[in-house]
Amino acid sequence: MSKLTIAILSALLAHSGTAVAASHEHHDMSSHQTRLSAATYSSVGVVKAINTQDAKVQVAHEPIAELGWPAMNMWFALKTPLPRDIKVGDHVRFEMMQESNKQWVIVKIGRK
Ligand SMILES: [Cu+2]
Repeated sequence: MSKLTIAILSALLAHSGTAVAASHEHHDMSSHQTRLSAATYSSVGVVKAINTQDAKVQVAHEPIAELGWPAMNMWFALKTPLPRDIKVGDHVRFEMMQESNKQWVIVKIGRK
């Protein structure tokens, strides 16, 4: 296996590992769902791409220890309007959360 393959696999595992942890609480989904969707995580990164039409942004985020995620490029749906002064290449600080459909969304973002 190449180093790149390993890097991609570990990135995928880091994300699916989070999903496993969440579904581990299947015994009482209704109460856990609310708590899970309320959790927000802060991170910093660099804006790699902006899709205004679909309200999405790609961020190269730093490792997120709380989630066991390595640094990676990742697309997020924007749940808050992207400030007009933010462009590709900018360093940003943001808050994200996981929606009940497992999609990660940005709920707050600003220049770092
Ligand atoms: Cu990520």
